[in-house]
Amino acid sequence: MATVEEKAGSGGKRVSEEVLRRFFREMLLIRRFEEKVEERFRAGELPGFLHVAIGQEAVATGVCAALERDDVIASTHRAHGHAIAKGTPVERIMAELYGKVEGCSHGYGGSMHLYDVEVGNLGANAVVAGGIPGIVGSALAFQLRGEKRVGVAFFGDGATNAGTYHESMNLAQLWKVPAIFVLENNGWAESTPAQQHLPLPVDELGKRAHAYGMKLIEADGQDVEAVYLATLAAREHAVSGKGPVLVHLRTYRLTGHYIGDPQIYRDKKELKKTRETKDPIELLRARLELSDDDLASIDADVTAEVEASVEFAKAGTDPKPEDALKYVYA
Ligand SMILES: Cc1ncc(C[n+]2csc(CCOP(=O)(O)OP(=O)(O)O)c2C)c(N)n1
Ligand SMILES: [Mg+2]
Repeated sequence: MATVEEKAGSGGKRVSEEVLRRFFREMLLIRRFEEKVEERFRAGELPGFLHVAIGQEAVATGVCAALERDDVIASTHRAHGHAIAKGTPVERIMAELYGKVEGCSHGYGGSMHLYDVEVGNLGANAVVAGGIPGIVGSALAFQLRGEKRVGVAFFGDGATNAGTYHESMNLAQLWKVPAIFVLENNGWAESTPAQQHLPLPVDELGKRAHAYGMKLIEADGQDVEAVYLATLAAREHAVSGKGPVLVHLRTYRLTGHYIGDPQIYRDKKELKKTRETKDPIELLRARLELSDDDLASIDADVTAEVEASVEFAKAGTDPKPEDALKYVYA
């Protein structure tokens, strides 16, 4: 977990420059990883259907940095960044996307079923809002065992219209379980803009916490420091027995819903402007005043890590057809 310092004179908190640089490296690693995934998918090397979260890296990094290793997360269909930030090595994620035994789900899952229980990742999920109830269950287990751990569910604005979301929020608050609901609000559900699927303004989606009497913490999802501090506060609240928290993070999806999405439903000028003003990596780069040399050196480092992950994945082992039913419990 990163360290926080008191900001002189303000009583507020801020993160040290050293920690912010660590966050920057991880966010750039996630970005380069997903760009590589797009490239290899378009080259026909990766099976399945893939979603990247380019533009949303500050959410994954900021949230997971505020967690302890034995806290658990449940991810979504946009899962690569969450998996990297929770601690799975990129080579094991890339191997999974290539369907190899060395992958974090032994090649059985792919992009929407990335699991790594050892680092507390209870899995990505192709079912929108599908990971949320399991997190309430995990948090209930921690509460019953008296463990200082939290369960964290990532989900999007579209997921807040699903029945399981509302049932989970209700029970979590009723039982005051140590759960954190991370609303990664990018304002889109596939090609449907928020104003066509939400009965309230997109920026006010956090109000849904009030319906359950749940604590709400909001932060700018493009500001990794704000995300980190919001999650730290949420974790503190949840583990001290005060109940769950909805962490509402407004963020921006800077690419298509899925790889190959032509985005004909999106205004091109607005998308260009969003890319120019809301890129969390560019925003942090400016804040850290990174020189071109500094940036090039971090970039070379993470790019080499991503390239090595592709080599690792390509050299991996294909699963045996006779093992297809291994790990099937039902
Ligand atoms: C239960 C269910 N309904 C519909 C879908 C199809 N679907 C996949 S992603 C998506 C949009 C989800 O939007 P949001 O929760 O905001 O996540 P985002 O894609 O913006 O990250 C939908 C409707 C699905 N996978 N599961
Ligand atoms: Mg969305």
